[in-house]
Amino acid sequence: MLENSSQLHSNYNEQGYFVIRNYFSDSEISSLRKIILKFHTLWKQDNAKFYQEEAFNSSLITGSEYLAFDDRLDLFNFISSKKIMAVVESVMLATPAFMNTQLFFNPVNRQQKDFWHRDCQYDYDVEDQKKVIKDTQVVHFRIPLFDELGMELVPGTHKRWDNDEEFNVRQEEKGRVSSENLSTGKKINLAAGDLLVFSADMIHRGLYGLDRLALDMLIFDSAGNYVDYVDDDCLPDILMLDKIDDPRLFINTLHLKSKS
Ligand SMILES: O=C(O)CCC(=O)C(=O)O
Repeated sequence: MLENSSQLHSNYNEQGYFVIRNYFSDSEISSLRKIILKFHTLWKQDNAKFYQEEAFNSSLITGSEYLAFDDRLDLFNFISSKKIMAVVESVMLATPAFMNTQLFFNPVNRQQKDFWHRDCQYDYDVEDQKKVIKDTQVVHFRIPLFDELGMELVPGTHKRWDNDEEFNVRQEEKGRVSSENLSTGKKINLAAGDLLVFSADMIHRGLYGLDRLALDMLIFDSAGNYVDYVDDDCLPDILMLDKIDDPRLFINTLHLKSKS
């Protein structure tokens, strides 16, 4: 358990996010960066047109397409390390399960603007979004690999619905666009070594700039109906599971998959 675990839990409950500054050592970040850069280089080659024209993230980093066994194993061990599990358990008291990883970078096209959204808006209509933010939880654990401008979040919106300004901007209604500033937004600058935990369903946007390259792990509460979002290839196989010090996060997902 983290010393201030209950404080983190109440910060998350009230605000929808918290940051732990300097949580990872230089050597932890430099080992992680090496693996992630390997993935990123191969991914960019393979997705050259998408990368040049519109991409601002990739996903499925733990999958077998770009990383070999040892790097994947190191990544799985990092994701489920004691340090990360202590934070995961401070946020999610029920059974946390691994969903996916994403890597966020600057779009090549400088005209592309950072944009406000709730992750659930891409899967649910407005009425269902109102329900989703009340019942379920997907949490992002953002690990910046270089210093970056960070994220802008609207505190408290993991539990409350949008005000008019927020709704019109995020949904691009009434002539507003999703890259406009929101008066309720709070900027959280991040440095390599920090850990930002935030609710996927709160109103948020990534801030483009500097050398941003941030690894996000997505964790969901097993009580939520999210197992269909998990790609089998991003989970460890039996051989790997055996070599992961604490495989609970992955076993919880595999267990849900076997029931679905
Ligand atoms: O960093 C970004 O570009 C967006 C981040 C985001 O939307 C997310 O992590 O869900």
